[in-house]
Formats: sequence, structure tokens, C-alpha cells
Amino acid sequence: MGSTSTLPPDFLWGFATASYQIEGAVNEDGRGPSIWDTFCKIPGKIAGGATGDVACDSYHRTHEDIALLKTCGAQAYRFSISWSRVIPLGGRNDPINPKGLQHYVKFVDDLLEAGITPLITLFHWDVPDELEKRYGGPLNKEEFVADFVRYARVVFEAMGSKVKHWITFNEPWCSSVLGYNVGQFAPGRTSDRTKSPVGDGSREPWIVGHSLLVAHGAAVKVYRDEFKARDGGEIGITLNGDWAEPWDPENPADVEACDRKIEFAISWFADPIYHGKYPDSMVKQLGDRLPTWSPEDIALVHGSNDFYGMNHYCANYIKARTGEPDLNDTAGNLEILLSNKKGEWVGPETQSPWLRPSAIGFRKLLKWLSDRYGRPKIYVTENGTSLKGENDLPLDQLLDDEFRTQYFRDYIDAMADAYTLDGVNVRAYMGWSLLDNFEWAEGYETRFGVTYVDYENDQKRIPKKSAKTIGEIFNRYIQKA
Ligand code: PNW
Repeated sequence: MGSTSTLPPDFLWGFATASYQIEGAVNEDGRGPSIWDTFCKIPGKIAGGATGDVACDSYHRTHEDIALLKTCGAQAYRFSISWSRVIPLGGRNDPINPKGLQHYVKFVDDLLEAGITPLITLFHWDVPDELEKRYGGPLNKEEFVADFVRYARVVFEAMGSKVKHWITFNEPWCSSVLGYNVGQFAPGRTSDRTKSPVGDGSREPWIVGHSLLVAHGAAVKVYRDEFKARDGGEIGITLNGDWAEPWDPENPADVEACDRKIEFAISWFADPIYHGKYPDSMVKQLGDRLPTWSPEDIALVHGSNDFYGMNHYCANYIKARTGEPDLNDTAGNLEILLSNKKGEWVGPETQSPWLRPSAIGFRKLLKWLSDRYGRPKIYVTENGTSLKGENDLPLDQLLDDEFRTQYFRDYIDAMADAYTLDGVNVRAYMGWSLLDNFEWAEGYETRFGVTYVDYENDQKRIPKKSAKTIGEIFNRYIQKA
């Protein structure tokens, strides 16, 4: 397997990051706070009491990051813009912060000068805190959509002539479910009163997901109406989702539950975009808690992807639940497990409790998405792994990250097979991540970088083995033009 597979000559590869995870400089040059600044201040929410106050200090080290990209041979860099750096209060009538905007314009110029293609994510979970306070952020669709559209237009105006690949939202599933049901991510709302005094996990995630979809569609319309003809770029959304295997392949209920799991995680967003409606499985389980589509809103959303942005890390075993679903269930009335009926693990353990690698699952999910959505152009916008205990290793061992290197070999193999053997139109791949960084609720204890960041010593960066190897892997696969 793998040996005869290839990737096309124009295949684009590089690395991804997100603003709050790497930038630091949270109070600098007029940036306003986002919901993550606020959430990190609540005791007990983040491992080790960590915050993104300094993170990798990338706001001050754009040149170091570009040098790293060049050392790895990366052709592309996916990063996100902090909305509250550009518009500190966030709203459509609030002032623009020229210094914040200029930071990103300059960064794009520097990337282009270094020969690196920028892919920009407009939103990677960091709602301006003022909008959360003003009207509840994406719980208020009308306000949120209007404010997001204005922010998107400001960014397109400033950088549209230079940036050809735009991602509206990163992983709306995470914002909706982890932010409004589990309460593990900002703004931390949940029905669980031991975790939060506010929130309704049975309703809010579905409302938030709907708002994010409409905001995506509205921003795409602005791009297509006002910029695309002049700038010739493309725009899409990035969705996360893992592959699903039945816990007991002999049990039809478990087999059926696998599709339902992917529908609740991915098709929740992808079906409206590609098919103009929510999946039947979700309508059936959620009833009137799932918002219905007005003709105006679905017209914005249906057909709104120029490419499908795919974040993918791992696979799960799925066991159907019997009986009525819990009101707070967001998964499709099933259990998500890491081992099957025979007691076999889906993959080796990592530092992230939810992540056990299974490269064959990547190939299968690529095919599943390709079939369900009419063979869209797919950009893999994140893929990568943490390592069990990496943070505790002596430096020489930490830098020799063979486990991560093998993960990339296996996953890129699987992707090349999907392209070559299964006819999947996958055209780009961004490894997660260029740098060890602020891993949300897990703080700095979990590392995902191909570059080690020494948080104790002036955020010094040292490339790991994986940083040096990934380019060789792509060189083998990408056909010479
Ligand atoms: C993605 N889960 O998030 C994000 O886009 C990145 O910002 C993040 O650093 C990366 O994956 C690694 O975690 C996820 O619990 C976070 O299933 C959590 C989950 C999935 C994706």
C-alpha cells in the first residue's frame, strides 16, 4: 500500500496554527479581549491555570515563524486572525484598530515575499468578549451575523488582493458543543451546574451551530459579490470529524450508529452547505430543538463552499445506545469508545484523551465525504498528533519525535491512497501544528508542534525530527510538474 500512490503536482502542503494559541501580546497595539481571555481567568478551566497571554509570542516573532516554515520546506501556512485585534469591541459600528489590521497585512506580505502561500482562517473560536457580553455572541443570530460580516469585509478589503484561500470558521462543532454543551471551551456554558451557573446544553449548541452556518454563508456571499471577481480567490469552512467503526461489527445497530455519529459531527454543517438541509437523523432526534431553515438563510448557506476544509485526527469505536436519547446528547444517542468489543484499541495512546491514531480511518473518511458531497475539492486544514508524556521527556528525546513522524507517514500515505486509488479530490494538507502551542483546556501540557517551544526560555524554537521529515514525505508523493 502507498508505494504506487501519488499526489498531484500542484498539491499544496504546509502547517496550521491559530491566533490565540500562538500570538500572545493580548493587550498590545489596541487588541480587545476575546472570550478565551476571559475563560482562561476562571479558576479550574485550564490545566495548570495557563492562559494565552504570552503563548509562543508569535505576535513578535513572525520572522522566526516564517524562517521555520522555510526550513521545513513548507509551501503554505494556515493561520487565523484575531477578530478583536482588528475590531477590539467586535461590532459593526465599533472602530477598526489600524495597528491590529496592519500586523496581519505585514505578515501576509512577509509570507508572500518568502514564497509561502497564506491560508487565512477568519475565526478560530475567539469571539470578541464585548459581543459575548453585549448580546451573547452566536446565541444571537441577527447581531452575530451582521457583526461577523462586517469584520470579514474589513479583512477582505485589506488583504483580498494578496490572499487567495479563505476559511470562514474553524470547527463550528467545537464552538457549539464544547462551548455550549460540555462547557469545556469558552464561553463555558452547559446544563451542568457544577461547571457553570448558566447554559442549556439541550438547546444552545443547535442555536449556535445555526448562527455560525448563517454567518459563514453571509461572509461567503460578501466575498463572492464584492471580491471574488477582482481577487480570484476561494472560500470555504473547516469542519472537524473523526472516523467511526462499529464497536460490534456483527450488531446492525452499531453499524448504523457509525453513520449517525458522523452526521451529528460533520453533516450537521456539511449537509446544509452541500444539500440545503439538516440530516434526517438530527431532525428525528432533536425535533424542534434544531432550528429550522428560513428560505433566506438556507439560500446563503446552500452551495457556499468553494472547497471543503477538513480537520482530522483519529477514529473511534461506536456503540449504539438503546432507549430514548438524553436531552443533552449531542452525539446521536451512542457511545464513543476507544476500544471495540474484542478489547482492541483503535490506535496507540497519545497525550490527548480523545486522540488515538488510525490512518486507515483517514482514508475511509475522505472517501465517505467525497461520496456524500459529490466529490468536492478537499483541503486538509489540520492533521497531527500529541505524544504521550512528551512534555516530561528530556530535550534530546523530545526532539526525536518518531511517533509523530510515523503518524505523518501513515496519514499522508492514507491520503495519497485516497487520492490515487479512491478518486478523492484532496488538494492540500496542513499539519497541526507548526509550533507547540496553547492547547486550549489542556494548556501547555499537551504539545502538537513539529517545533519544540521552550516556554521557560524566551519561547525559543527548536525543530523536532518531524519538522525535518515531513517535507521528504511530500517530496516522495507529489508528482513533478
Ligand atoms: C482542533 N476533541 O481542535 C483545533 O482546531 C486546534 O485548535 C487544536 O489545537 C487541535 O485540534 C488539537 O486539539 C480539537 O475534543 C480539539 O474532539 C478537541 C477535539 C477536536 C478538535
